[in-house]
Amino acid sequence: MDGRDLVRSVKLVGAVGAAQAVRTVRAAWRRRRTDAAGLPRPAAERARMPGTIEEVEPGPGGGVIRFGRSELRILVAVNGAAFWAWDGAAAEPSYALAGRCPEPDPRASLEPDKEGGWRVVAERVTVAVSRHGAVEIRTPGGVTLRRDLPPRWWEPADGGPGRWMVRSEVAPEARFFGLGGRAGGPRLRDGTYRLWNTDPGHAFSPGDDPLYITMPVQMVVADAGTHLLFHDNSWDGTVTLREGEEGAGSGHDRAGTSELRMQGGPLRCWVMVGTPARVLLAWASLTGAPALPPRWALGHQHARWGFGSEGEVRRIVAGYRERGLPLDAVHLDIDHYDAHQVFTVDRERFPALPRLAEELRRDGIRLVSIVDPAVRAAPGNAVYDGGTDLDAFVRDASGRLVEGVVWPGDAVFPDFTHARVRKWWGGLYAERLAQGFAGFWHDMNEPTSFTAFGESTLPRSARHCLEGRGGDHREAHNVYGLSMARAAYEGLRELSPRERPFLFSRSGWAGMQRYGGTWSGDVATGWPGLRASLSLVLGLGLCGVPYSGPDIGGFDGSPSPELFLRWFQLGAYLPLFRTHASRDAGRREPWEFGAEVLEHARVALVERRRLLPYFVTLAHLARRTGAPYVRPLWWGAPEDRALRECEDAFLLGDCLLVAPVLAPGADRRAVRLPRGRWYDTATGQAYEGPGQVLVEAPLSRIPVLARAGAVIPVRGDDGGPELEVWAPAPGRAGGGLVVADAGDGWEEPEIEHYVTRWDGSRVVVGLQGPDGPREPSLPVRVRGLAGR
Ligand code: NBV
Repeated sequence: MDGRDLVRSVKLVGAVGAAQAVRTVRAAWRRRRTDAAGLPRPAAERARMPGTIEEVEPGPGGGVIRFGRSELRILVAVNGAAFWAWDGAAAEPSYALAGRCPEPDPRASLEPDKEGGWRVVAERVTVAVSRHGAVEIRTPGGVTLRRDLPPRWWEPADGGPGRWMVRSEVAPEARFFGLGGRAGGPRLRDGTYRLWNTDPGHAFSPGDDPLYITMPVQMVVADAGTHLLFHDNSWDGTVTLREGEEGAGSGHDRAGTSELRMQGGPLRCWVMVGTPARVLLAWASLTGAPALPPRWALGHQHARWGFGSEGEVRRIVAGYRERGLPLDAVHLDIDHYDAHQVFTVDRERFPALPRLAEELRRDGIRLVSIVDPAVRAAPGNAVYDGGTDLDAFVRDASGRLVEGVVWPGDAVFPDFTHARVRKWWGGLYAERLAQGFAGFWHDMNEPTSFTAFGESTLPRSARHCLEGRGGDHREAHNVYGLSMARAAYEGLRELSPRERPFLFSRSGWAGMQRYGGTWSGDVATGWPGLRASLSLVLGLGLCGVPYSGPDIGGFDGSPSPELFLRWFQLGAYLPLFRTHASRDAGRREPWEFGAEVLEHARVALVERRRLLPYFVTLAHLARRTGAPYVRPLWWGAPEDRALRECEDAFLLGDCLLVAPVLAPGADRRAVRLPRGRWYDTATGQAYEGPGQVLVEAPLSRIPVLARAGAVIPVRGDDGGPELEVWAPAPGRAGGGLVVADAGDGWEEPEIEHYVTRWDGSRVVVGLQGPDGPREPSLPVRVRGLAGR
């Protein structure tokens, strides 16, 4: 226990009370003892590298290259993704893959390269392997996007899993993105990023790393192309990134580097090459289509830790209603549980939840429940008893239950890496549905266990089923939240087959989008926290998780009215649009910040509701293509270096560019524009990109620009759907996609493709069909005609 631990203990006593603090001291010692007995002792290590090529064996989609001290398997799959693995590792089993490993591409074959190397040439990528085991990823045009130097392993002399390292080089001008949810991005600057899902234990700012969701997923954007690299390995590790430098014609360019060090597990990876859109399409085909939220989950949601009673929930809802503010969901936090126990209700303060839920639903408002994984370890607690009968809880190496400490006190943790446990846990959501909840918010699933010192999670030696293979927490930790999400998602599909499950989870891993989304977690109230909010949403989108959003206003403290408003205005354009805060924080209702903020927040709420059909379209497109709703400005032009540097604005789908205000005191801001004409949607003023322009950003709104030619589905004044069309640039055409659905359920709506062009001095809009464009059946409103 060091000084920092002492500070943490003192804070804990303040935050959780003395009895709980004593528990955390006990739990910390317990954890230390468990690991001392259960983890392999550090042994002398032997270092190894592959050696040189000895033989090759062609196989479907590639083949196997045998080196003196290792072997490398390469496979290019039909979806264009390339897989390679050392030391006999296979693509399966994998927590990331959505199903089986995709079929090999029969057209890809292994052939000799110059200088004793070999390569697999496929339609979209070439994987070239040198005589010593360096692996190069090249574009179809032959440009190298990434070069992995031969890997190194360090293995315990007495056997057992070893750690390893790979160092890679990328182009000098390349930029790194991804690695899960990172507060300091979206562009990942030089530094070391840990791959270990972590509850920072306090409200975080851009400097806090790692956070709740880490993923060995890198999106690398360079002049010659974009690639997404995924190391399918859930162990603890680090990625050290260093951007390269161009020598300004001196010939002394320095490559960018990425150095991955993993503490164990297989060295196997997938790479996808192409445009950002193509790369994420391949990623979604590999790891699963993003779950489609029900329409109400694309509206405004209001939460708070500490509503404390049904009366307070009604008061908040009435506050929205009386002021005519749209509201689609209210979230209940752990304070509605009975003594903080998951799947229970405090009946004194929430005596008739199903009735409350029913009343709210009649007004179009859904109830969402928090769900924590930790189960109070007390006989008589039905979830504990049920789990005990099933042997559902994580045990240590000697077979004892692993006990940690979370909100309900001493607690045990379901082993979600066991199919039987997932099935049982998924069934428990029946209780939540019976209470009237329509959506679920998974928290504390890194998993977090409070501790006076050491890591606030389970012991590393804790045993997990890992789908029957058996292993310990070093391997299971990062997939704990993912597996919990799977349990809930599959349970809800069975319990409520006609509805789309709505689930968002604080922790997760590659592939979590199959089950739902996520949110920022406890982002610190302050302007840096506002910036971190956007970084998280953008970065997660590039890792294939398109649905997320921050705690608007920040989790702790009290934002100034201006900060709250700017956060609210940003949130209105993010997939999860939710106000939330801690029990000790100031209020987050839009009317708590004075009349002016209320009026501007109302504008944001009304605009979000107007854009709902567009959000529904983006949700469908995300599911079908893997493209996130919220995209970096370089999405359509990754070769534009200036866009690559731009982190303070984003594209919402293909049509809109949103430029939030991220600093105090602004009434205008610089906006970098991609190529083409863009209209300020508030003033109608047209700007020409590429380039940077200064746009008005009064307190009443943030700049939102529409792409010339865009066709945006919106809610008309009568509540029905309507098309908002932005005039194409002179002589140009435009268009847009529209996907309408019933709001819930599984029907597959058609994707409507609208086109727009000039006809003399008129803008005409057509719906593409087999026999050419026809009249759209929806009302059309053309904008951007001023100045003509
Ligand atoms: O359940 C209480 C909070 C919740 O409001 C928040 O959104 C989570 O990120 N939860 C964390 C646990 C307490 C954190 C101090």
